[in-house]
Amino acid sequence: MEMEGSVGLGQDPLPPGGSYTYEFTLKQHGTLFYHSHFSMQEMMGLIGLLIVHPQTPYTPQVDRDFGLIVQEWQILPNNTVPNTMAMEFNWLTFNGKAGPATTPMLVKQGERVRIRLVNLGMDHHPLHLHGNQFVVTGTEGGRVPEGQWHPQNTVLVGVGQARNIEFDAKHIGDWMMHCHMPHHMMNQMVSMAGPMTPSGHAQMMNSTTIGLYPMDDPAKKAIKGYPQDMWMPMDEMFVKPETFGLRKGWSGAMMGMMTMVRVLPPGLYDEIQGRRA
Ligand SMILES: [Cu+2]
Repeated sequence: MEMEGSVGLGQDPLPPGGSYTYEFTLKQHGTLFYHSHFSMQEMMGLIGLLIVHPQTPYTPQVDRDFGLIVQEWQILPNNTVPNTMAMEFNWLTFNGKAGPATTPMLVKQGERVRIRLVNLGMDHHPLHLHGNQFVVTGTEGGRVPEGQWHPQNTVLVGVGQARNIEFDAKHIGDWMMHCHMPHHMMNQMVSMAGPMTPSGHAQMMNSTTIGLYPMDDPAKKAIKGYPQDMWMPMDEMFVKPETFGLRKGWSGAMMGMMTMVRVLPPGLYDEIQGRRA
């Protein structure tokens, strides 16, 4: 009980700068996670994965094993600290990064892949993978029996839940993985932006970023939906081995809670791994 971490119930709180060593015997295995038990600290992002592998590996064994924590934040213009009391979130992240800054997951065609998805935020997220069907093989409570696996390409990961998905990477491609909630596929949304405010700060801010919608072109100001659906390719800002060989302008398609699984032919896979070394 004193290792369970509920302050007041099982143990005393830790003072600033204090420490406590947790020690316990593992009786279970699966996709577990640890986190602060104070809401504000949780909303500031104090959470991590605790992966416990079984003594006998699960079958079928996987070649790749990835972990993603989904989180949301409200970071309004000119702020660097998230507002932890807010209920409307404008930054949605995988492992603390929003697309196109998320790092693509690299897979060789034919490999079996596991992705562990964990959600400890304020919203439920229907996480969707393009290009390959998967089965849900585990939850926060452990392994799901094989007889209950069924094909899916979207899985709802509720608050406080973990979902392990697995698939055979049959189809070559750069396959987006994203939350399917439309607003979670955007970023930087603030209520003063959009067609309701045909001129002003928000438009200026976006138009100067890349010059897609210049202030001096009245016709372009009238684009419906602007600037919610933005197209802002900035490939050169995200050059890293994992983005090598992506189609030109790829970063324009990536924002919000978006990342990708790159199922690569062996030659390109080896080339990219060589660049990572
Ligand atoms: Cu979502």
